[in-house]
Amino acid sequence: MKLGPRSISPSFLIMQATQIHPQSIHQCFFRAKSADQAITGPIMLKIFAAPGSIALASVILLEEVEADYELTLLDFSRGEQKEAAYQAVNPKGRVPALITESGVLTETPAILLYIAKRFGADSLVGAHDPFVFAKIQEFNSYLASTVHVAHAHRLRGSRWTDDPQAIEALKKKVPESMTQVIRLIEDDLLKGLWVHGEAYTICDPYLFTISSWLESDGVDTTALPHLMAHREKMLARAATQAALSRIN
Ligand SMILES: N[C@@H](CCC(=O)N[C@@H](CS)C(=O)NCC(=O)O)C(=O)O
Repeated sequence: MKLGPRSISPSFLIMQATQIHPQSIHQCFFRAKSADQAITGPIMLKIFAAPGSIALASVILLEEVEADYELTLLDFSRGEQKEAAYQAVNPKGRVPALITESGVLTETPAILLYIAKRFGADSLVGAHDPFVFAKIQEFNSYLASTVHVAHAHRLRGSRWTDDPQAIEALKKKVPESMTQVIRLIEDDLLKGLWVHGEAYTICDPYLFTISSWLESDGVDTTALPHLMAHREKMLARAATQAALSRIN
């Protein structure tokens, strides 16, 4: 049988992944939010991240819902995301990737949704109201497809062109394009102290992570008072601090 990434078991993936940072494989038990959600038997939840990456959002949420998880940090400066061991976990060569007992999940919006639905309160995803639920997906889709992509033009221009001059041109545009996409959030999308008003949702760790890149992207954050208040509020949370201390 061909052993491709989609045909191997999660435990095999974990074996593969631990070759990146050799360490003992330990079994984790999830803390479920109620008894009827308790999962019987040992299962493993493992997240792959890198310092300064979008994976911080998922790690903050794991801390927020008090899930037990194992964190593996990849060293991008050594190209570990491109090595065969990690490609077996996530052929996209990106972080985050979350190994669950059902399989591997990638893409931040999907991972946030999974963690929240599985371990968190309904309010994290606006489950009480289909419209609020969809608005939360709308916001996170905007972060993933527009804001994160604008940011990637600074360090990852080679995804779009091989021309060194074009790569420089993409980089040069980032302060302007990031300011533009973030201004919409500052002016229109932030509905209160949290993205959706009173309730902390899966949009908040995601926005916080991207907003932590703004200064390096050349955005004038003094002109973004709502976003900076959101950043302060996020920084005051124990879960955010725990995630930051584990990742950075
Ligand atoms: N759409 C993915 C994007 C993930 C992504 O681009 N992650 C970056 C770090 S912020 C990465 O792994 N880059 C490694 C590379 O480009 O080689 C998500 O939202 O999770």
